[in-house]
Amino acid sequence: MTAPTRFFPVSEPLKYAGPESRDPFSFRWYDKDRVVLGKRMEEHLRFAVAYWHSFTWPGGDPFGGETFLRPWMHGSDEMALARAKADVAFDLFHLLDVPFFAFHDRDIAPEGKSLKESNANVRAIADIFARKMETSKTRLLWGTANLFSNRRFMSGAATNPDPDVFAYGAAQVKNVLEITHELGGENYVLWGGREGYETLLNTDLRRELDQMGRFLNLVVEHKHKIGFKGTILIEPKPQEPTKHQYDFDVSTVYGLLCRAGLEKEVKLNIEANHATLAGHSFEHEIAMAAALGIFGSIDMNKGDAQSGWDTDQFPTNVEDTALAFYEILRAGGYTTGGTNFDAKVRRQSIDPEDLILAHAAAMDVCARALIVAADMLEDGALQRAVDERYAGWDAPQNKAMLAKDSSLDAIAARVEAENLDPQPRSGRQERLEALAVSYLR
Ligand code: XLS
Ligand code: NI
Ligand code: NI
Repeated sequence: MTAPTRFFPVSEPLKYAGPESRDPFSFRWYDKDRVVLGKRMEEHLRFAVAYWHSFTWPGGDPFGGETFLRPWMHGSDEMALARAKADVAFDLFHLLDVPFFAFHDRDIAPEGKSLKESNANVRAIADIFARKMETSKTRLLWGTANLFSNRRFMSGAATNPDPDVFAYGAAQVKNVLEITHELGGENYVLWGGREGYETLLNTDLRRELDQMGRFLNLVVEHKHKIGFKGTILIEPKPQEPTKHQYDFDVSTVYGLLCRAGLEKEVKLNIEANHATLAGHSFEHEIAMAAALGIFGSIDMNKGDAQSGWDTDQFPTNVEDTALAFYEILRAGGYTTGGTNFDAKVRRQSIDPEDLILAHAAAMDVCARALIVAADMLEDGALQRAVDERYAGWDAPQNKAMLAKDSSLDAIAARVEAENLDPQPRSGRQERLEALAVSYLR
């Protein structure tokens, strides 16, 4: 162990020590310079630390409040506390040697008495980030606006029945989008928050969908106006906070984007725990986004198999994570996206070092999963099985059915003329599942 920083018990970044290492302050699998499929692991994985869970969440649950007692959350000068928080955040980024971080405006600075004052607070801390980023390697993966915590957003932001709330949310997004741009952010995220409804008895669905579509267009128009080259990302989530969320899952968001004419402008940030809450697997959501041409980035975490809510735990399962990374690799990997740990330590994990070790262990799970996924891809046996299953579609008469000039008449005539009598073939699921786990290490 090296000397402590102001909060953490060590001061030197964790290093790769190999799978046999028993030093908890080391990486066992994350070897950032190791080349996998022609690219350094660090560039493949593009890890980010999320400001909110690690530095802003006090450790409360519905039955009890704060457990963490973080020093930067106690005191009267809120801006001084926000600056202290930024110092600790950049210490953690340094110790983990991560290339990225992500934040909401409300994570980094206190809310003021007016939007003007709140925006100024956010800008003041962003200026501190900018100075820190001159010497830190850590860059901004994405910024986002918190349009869900304050009570003014209890009925949504863009989809609020009160137009003043729509305006307030739009003004808040403008500020964070501009700050994200100035900090060199690679993406800007819109998580729906409370964009949904509780009961139809007080809700005009068509109005709310129209409002949301226009809000998204306003954001995209402003992106182009200020010359932000990053990607606008939407993060689907099925429930929590509202019972019916308009951004339920990847397919639902694709529908919203098409309705708003934005399917070429906006991509998706897919979160593991949100996928499972929607009744999907994480890899399903990634693969669906890739198939629709809207895969952008991921929020890495895992849910609890027995609880039906968003527990945002650090990933521990190599097999699940490998299947997710296999889909990411098949999609060609990230462009502006990355692996953001939208994960929090459990409320009993109150030691400063828990924050370091939780992230390090999760980075190792992802690194190991990446190696497994790369093996799956390189070996190609899984892909060959899929290709073989669809090989019939390469025949000219079958391709022709999908062409613009095909018709039910022509297809039906051919079925009769050739006396087609299709025989089912095995889907070979268990064989393929066994093959998939054979790559695990
Ligand atoms: C909440 C979301 C949120 C987004 C950013 O469930 O995951 O944390 O990632 O607003
Ligand atoms: Ni998230
Ligand atoms: Ni979540």
